[in-house]
Amino acid sequence: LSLDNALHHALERNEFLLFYQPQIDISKGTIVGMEALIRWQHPEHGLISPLNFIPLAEETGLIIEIGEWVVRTACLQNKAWQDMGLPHVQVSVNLSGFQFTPNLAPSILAILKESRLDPRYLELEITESTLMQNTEATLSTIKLLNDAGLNFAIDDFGTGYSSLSYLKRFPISTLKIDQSFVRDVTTDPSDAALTGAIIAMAHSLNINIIAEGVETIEQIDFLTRHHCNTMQGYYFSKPLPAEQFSRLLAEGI
Ligand code: G
Ligand code: G
Ligand code: MN
Ligand code: NA
Repeated sequence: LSLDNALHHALERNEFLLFYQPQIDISKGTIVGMEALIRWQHPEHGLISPLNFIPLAEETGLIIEIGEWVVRTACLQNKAWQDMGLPHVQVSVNLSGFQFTPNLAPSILAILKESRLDPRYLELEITESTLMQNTEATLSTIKLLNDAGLNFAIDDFGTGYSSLSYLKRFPISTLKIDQSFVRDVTTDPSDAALTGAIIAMAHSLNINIIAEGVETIEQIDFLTRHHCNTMQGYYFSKPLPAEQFSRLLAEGI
């Protein structure tokens, strides 16, 4: 499967699309956010997962253009839904560490201006490894964007090699508890202890917490008892094409 050459043409051929997965506030029963997740609609191979082309995009440098397309599409879509009178919610976009160039902040600020989306409705998801590489430049980029009103979330929290000290150095709004902890949270005492500790730490640092990969009512019970009220996972909805997601946003969960 030679995707390398095809990936070069995928943008101009308009073959990428975004799916959206809701983030739920369980105490209110409402959608409070959505994560944008890229897919590649390949003419012969069908719908391709980002797992199969993001690494290639990173190797070839195409991640810069693809990443800008993702931010632009997510901002324009969110603004369009707001203008239609749908509930105003934050859209979260995944950033690769390779996107942290000196041009990242100016490019995102230009897209926000162009789309006229209020910056507080855009959240950027980064991983612990992104924070650990090249920290001074990364720190100034994050500070600049945070000063402009954007929020930052740490994705897959707890799975990376990193020092917790970045939680005081960087303006982080949200920690996303990785699915690998949530999966066995009701059966594995270590996962239960780690999840409880992450939630407690986030609360005491005044950082929002969101649990990923929530699939069962037992997981919801555990998380609720530990005061984690924001959740994302197949229990509520898998990632959906834009059209379907807008119906969910209109009708509620
Ligand atoms: O549903 P899912 O198969 O979309 O996601 C698989 C992986 O791809 C996840 O780790 C997710 O963070 C990543 N991913 C999804 N969309 C994007 C994107 O737009 N940019 C980057 N860098 N990663 C993404
Ligand atoms: O790395 P990141 O957290 O961005 O990746 C999110 C990934 O998790 C996507 O591939 C998304 O489709 C997937 N996902 C979302 N909800 C669930 C879930 O409840 N169970 C599982 N197994 N995967 C999920
Ligand atoms: Mn993510
Ligand atoms: Na994650």
